[in-house]
Amino acid sequence: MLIQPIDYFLVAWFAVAILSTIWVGWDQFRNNPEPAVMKWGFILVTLYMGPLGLLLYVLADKEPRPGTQEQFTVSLWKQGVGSTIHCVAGDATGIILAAAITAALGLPMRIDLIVEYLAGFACGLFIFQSLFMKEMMGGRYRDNVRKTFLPELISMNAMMAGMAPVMSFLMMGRDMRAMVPTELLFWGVMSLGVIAGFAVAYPVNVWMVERKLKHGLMTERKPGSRFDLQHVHAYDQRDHQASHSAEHHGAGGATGHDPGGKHHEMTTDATRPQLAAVTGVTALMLLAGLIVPGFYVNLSLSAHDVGGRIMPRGMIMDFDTPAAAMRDMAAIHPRHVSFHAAPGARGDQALAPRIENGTKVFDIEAAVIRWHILDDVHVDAYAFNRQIPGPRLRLVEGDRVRINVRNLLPESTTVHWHGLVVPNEMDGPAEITQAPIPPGGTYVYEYTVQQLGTFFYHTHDHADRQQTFGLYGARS
Ligand SMILES: [Cu+2]
Repeated sequence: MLIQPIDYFLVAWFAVAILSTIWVGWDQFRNNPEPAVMKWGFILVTLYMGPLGLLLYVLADKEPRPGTQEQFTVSLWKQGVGSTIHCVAGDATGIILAAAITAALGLPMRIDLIVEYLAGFACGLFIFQSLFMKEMMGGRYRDNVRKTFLPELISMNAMMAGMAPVMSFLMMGRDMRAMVPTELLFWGVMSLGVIAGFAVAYPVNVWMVERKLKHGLMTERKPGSRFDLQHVHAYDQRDHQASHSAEHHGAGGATGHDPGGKHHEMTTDATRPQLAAVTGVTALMLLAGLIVPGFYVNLSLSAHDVGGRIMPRGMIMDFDTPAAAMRDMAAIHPRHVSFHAAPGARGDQALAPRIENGTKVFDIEAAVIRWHILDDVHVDAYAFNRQIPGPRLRLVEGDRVRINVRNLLPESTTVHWHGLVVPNEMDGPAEITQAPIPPGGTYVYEYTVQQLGTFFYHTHDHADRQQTFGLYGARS
């Protein structure tokens, strides 16, 4: 639901992302001579990264003119983009699916992160990398899994090193709707995380492409397909050495009978120390990305503990702030506001009772309203009868009074008649003299007034918070 400025931005962002994705998909399948795995890689990444995915596609992968793809994608930075794309497409898909599931299950954030890492790794390795390799080079699926394990590990570590802190800090930030998959903000955080993950994974992917550990962008012109160049022109093979993309991929590639398949065979020139160093450093980056946020935000909490709460500005939350404290200190959720008071509205308005058999009857409703504390400053508040302070109840000694209190708040409440001598069950303290009035419930307070004077009435259920939010009024 649209309740914060960020929500409107996210609607616009995802509208652009969906339009971009549709266009990239259309262009990929209609105009782009590359393998299907790569096409889907760009489609997914554009969905996750919106206009940035579109930008990468147009600058690095969209064939400028028919027959030029091989030349166009030669440069290393574009090959690095391609390599990162098919890493991110697989990894991010696994991470996002796992995040949605773990949030729904209510697992603690730190368990979420581990599950997300494993899911991302599995999705990347078993689907995008191995399938990609198989499509390009044929061979047995199992061998491809083995061959792509190390590149996938390096890339996934870097990707998660970027994505994990974004998720941890923003999900446990001020607006914890970010933990709830049914909120747009959750998907916004995922998108930002993927963008950060892409940025961190890109340099190691460039290195791996250069060292022939990974494929980058590739071109596939199946004979007889719309991308077959026989009818266009022979393309320049001089760049053959510079990139594996400059190869004419035969129809048999996917089945492993491609006579040209051996052209895609890669022999890396990376040395063991280089591989060990890159693997080690990306592993350390991953550990830092997973652990460091835990010094600042409480990663032992789950979406069920605090999900959806929005904290007041400036609220200090630490790595050990308990969920109960967060719930207690949370700001009023703008979604619960049911009434906007006019700027000039005033509280403490005398409420006329109706008389039933000699009893003064008052109807009081507690609800969430938006209240102006200055003409140009409003706050979300709890109020009796849509005003703060609540309505003035005029009573004199000997009055028989009945007050119907209806609770329209998102939490339970009661009313305590401060300083009045009343029957015990009419006194108001929640869980002491009465069961608190549940949301949607009503409680009838009835007593005979025994004292003259000016008194106040107020909530006596979580009074520290509810009274501060505006649940009080005067009796005179
Ligand atoms: Cu009191």
